[in-house]
Amino acid sequence: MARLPSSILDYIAAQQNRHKLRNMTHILTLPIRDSYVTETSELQNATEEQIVACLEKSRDQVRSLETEKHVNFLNMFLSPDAPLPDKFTGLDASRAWLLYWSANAIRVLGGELSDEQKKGIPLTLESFKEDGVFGGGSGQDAHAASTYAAFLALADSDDEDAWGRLINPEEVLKHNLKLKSPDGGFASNVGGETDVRGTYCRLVVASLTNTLTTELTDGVIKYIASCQSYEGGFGGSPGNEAHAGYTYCALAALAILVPIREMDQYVNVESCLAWLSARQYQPEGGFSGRTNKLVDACYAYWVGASLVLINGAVHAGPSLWDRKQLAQYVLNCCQQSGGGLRDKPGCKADAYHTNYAACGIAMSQYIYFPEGENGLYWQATSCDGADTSICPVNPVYGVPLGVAERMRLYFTLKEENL
Ligand code: FPP
Ligand code: K
Ligand code: ZN
Repeated sequence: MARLPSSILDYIAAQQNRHKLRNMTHILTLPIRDSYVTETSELQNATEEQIVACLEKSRDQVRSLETEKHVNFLNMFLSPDAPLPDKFTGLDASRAWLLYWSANAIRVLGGELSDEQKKGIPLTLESFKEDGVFGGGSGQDAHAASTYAAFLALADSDDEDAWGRLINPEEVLKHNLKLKSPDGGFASNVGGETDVRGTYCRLVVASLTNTLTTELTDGVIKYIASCQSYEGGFGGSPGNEAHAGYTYCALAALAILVPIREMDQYVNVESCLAWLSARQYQPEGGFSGRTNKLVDACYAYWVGASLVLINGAVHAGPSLWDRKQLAQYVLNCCQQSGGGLRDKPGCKADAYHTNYAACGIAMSQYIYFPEGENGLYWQATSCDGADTSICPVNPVYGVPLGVAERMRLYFTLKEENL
């Protein structure tokens, strides 16, 4: 192995001394400082300071999850008779998302959905149906992302009757095929952009409805592979900047298509792992979504689940990231006192960050093992001292283990009985 020049070793030692974080077992990205000041470097410094101040308050402790408060916060988004305040009008095209984020986060955090909430999910989604799939709200065009969110919210509702009533696998397949583009990608909507989010969202609903036909999947692996950037992570489409959100979509989509242990035959797993490792920052402990950007609690899932998938592929062991430091970032710095989880100190909690921070914690509190020939089935064992009130989450679907599997089984059996 090449030796690092002593100037860099001195630099690293100085940085470690600075934050008294010498006993590191993982290589975390150290802030690289030069004398050239930019808006980005100033923002990084200010964020780091704020987070260090927050971490110092709890010393070496990891705060526990304030589940009840978070569930109360999430209940607000699932209450049909108490409409959301005016400031939420901007989320009118994300109503399917709101249902998924809130219902899912409640379950992942170990809470329970009330019968009324479970019934409300299909009832609301019924009015979002469009062209065999779902729009973001009632009267809106069908979209890959809202369809994905609607399916997962329906899976979380456990309401099999509603699955049969609202989902017709043939129509789902027909819609997906209509949106497929010649390069192997999928458009998000009619006339919309083609990117790897579309690929992931469409493969998820296809796998849930057992409609992963060869016509649908032909050329898709090649499209996914073409999104990997020189950095190792994946961009939204070929030639774009590597970003953790798209990297997750690419790896999870690939895991639907190929045996998890064979992933390295299609994409560069090694460079992807190196890029994912560099997402964990020192001293913050959290993950960032891309090079030179700030840590954010939602990446506990986008990066965490990507690392779980990569670990399924290469079996590198449980230490691909520093779980304790990640937990300290998310739990000590991102729990809002009134409930909900947030991007970072100074931000307001929202349903999106609450869900993905919770799912990220679930990635970090368990070790996951792929089961069976493809990447759809997983087993989990809890890490030492883990908070097991939080559910293990399927790293391909982002719902508690067993939830997506049950919907997939439902449609498989239904087809066999036809
Ligand atoms: C950058 O925002 C964010 C993106 C470019 C999109 C990221 C994609 C996802 C989170 C995945 C979506 C997944 C599905 C299933 C649809 P930013 O510039 O505000 O954040 P950053 O500074 O952290 O990059
Ligand atoms: K962000
Ligand atoms: Zn975020």
